[in-house]
Amino acid sequence: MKRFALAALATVATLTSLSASAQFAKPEDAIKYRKAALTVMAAHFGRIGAMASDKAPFDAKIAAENAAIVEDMSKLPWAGFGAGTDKGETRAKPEIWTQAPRFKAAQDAFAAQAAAFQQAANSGNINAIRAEARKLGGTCKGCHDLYKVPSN
Ligand code: ASC
Repeated sequence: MKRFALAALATVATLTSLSASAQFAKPEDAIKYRKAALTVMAAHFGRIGAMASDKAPFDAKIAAENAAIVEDMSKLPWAGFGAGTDKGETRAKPEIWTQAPRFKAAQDAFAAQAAAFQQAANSGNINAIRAEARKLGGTCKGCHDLYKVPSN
C-alpha cells in the first residue's frame, strides 16, 4: 500500500512536471502533441470499451493496465492548447480560448472522471467499469460538443 502510494505520487509528480514543462517550438508542434495524446488516450479507452460492450473478452488485468494509461493521458493534452494554437490543422473551436476558465473546468472534470474510471478498473468489477466508462465517455462527448468542430 505504502509502496503503491509512493509510486502513484512519483507518477503524478512526473506527469505534472511533464505537462507544466511541455514547451513547443511552434504552434503546429503543440497541435500535434495534443492530438497525439488524445489519440493514445482514445486507443486505450477503446480497449476497455470493447470489453465493456462484450466485443472483447473481459480481462481485469488488461482493463487495469489500459485504464492506468487513460488516467495518465487525461492530464497531458491540455498543455497543447496554449495561445496561438487556434489556427492550423485543428478542429478546435475558438471557445477554447474565449471561454478558457470553462474549458479548464471541463478538463478538470474529465481528469477526475478518468481517476474514478481507473479506480473502477482496479476493482476488477466489470459492472463498475461499465458505469464509469459510460460517464467518462460522456465527459469526452461533452467537451467535443462544445469545443470541437464536427467532421462531416
Ligand atoms: C471515445 C473516443 C472519444 C469519446 C467520444 C465519446 O472512446 O475516442 O472521442 O469516447 O466518442 O462520445
